[in-house]
Amino acid sequence: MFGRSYTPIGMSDVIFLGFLVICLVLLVGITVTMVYFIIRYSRKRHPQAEQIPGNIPLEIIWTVLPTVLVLGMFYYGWVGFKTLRQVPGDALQISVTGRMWTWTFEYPNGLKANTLKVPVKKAVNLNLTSADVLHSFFVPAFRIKEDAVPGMKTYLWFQAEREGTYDVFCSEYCGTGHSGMLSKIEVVSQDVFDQWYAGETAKPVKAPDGAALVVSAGCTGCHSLDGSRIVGPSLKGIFGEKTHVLTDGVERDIVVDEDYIRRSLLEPGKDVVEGYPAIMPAQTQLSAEEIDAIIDYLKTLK
Ligand SMILES: [Cu+2]
Repeated sequence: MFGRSYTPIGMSDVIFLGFLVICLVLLVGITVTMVYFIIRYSRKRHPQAEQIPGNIPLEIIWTVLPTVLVLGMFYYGWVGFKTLRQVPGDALQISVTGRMWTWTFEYPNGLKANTLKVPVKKAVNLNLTSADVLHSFFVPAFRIKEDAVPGMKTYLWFQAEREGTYDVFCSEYCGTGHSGMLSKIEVVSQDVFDQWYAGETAKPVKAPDGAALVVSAGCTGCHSLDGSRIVGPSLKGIFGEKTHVLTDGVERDIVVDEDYIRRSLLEPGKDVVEGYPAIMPAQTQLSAEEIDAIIDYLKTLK
């Protein structure tokens, strides 16, 4: 299920390991000295304290050394931060929307996808937002992570140096399907990318495909297609069937028809099937045609 994650040692790893070593040396050094002093200068062994008026060389060392050390650490942190925040002007701009529980990528030509295909050795800027709750876009192999926040625009850029497939995670707990909010970045050669991009762009706009939509919109994260119970009720054979729902806390029987499915997608909290938690997010990103396609697909799921 996971792609090959190629993770070479990069600058950020060197800096991280450097900081770790510095912190370890300080932790061990300070702790050992402290314990030694506690024992060596306890009142039992050392009843009479000496008065030391000062020690200029020592005071200079313990002021200058830590100052140089932390300023050095700040410098490397700042350089890394600046690189992360300064997007090259010629970067490929991609819009990324997080929603429970999928990532959607949109290319400059309007092409949408659930995995991100990009050319190798090309700067890519991701413009992040969220359609519902807080998510976080995380590519461990690239050492990059940024929050996707509803009503806010954030960004994140990278340049992949090698072709391959890299995992994308959501690293902000965002509900039941959080751990399944996975995607991939496929890094291909510029030629392969150009061909694919031109090909996808030239494709005639086809009618929305309900079977593909229930997967890409994230439905199958909670609703099985084979009758098994996961988070929500299975979608198998529901069309035309009677079901027991809670409407504003009042039980009632309804028949699953086109209106009910449409309502369940747009206002999932209205009529909640009894025995299931009312946690489904509204699928307001779906167009009317897409909802019709999903309804048509559910009719076939006998
Ligand atoms: Cu998430």
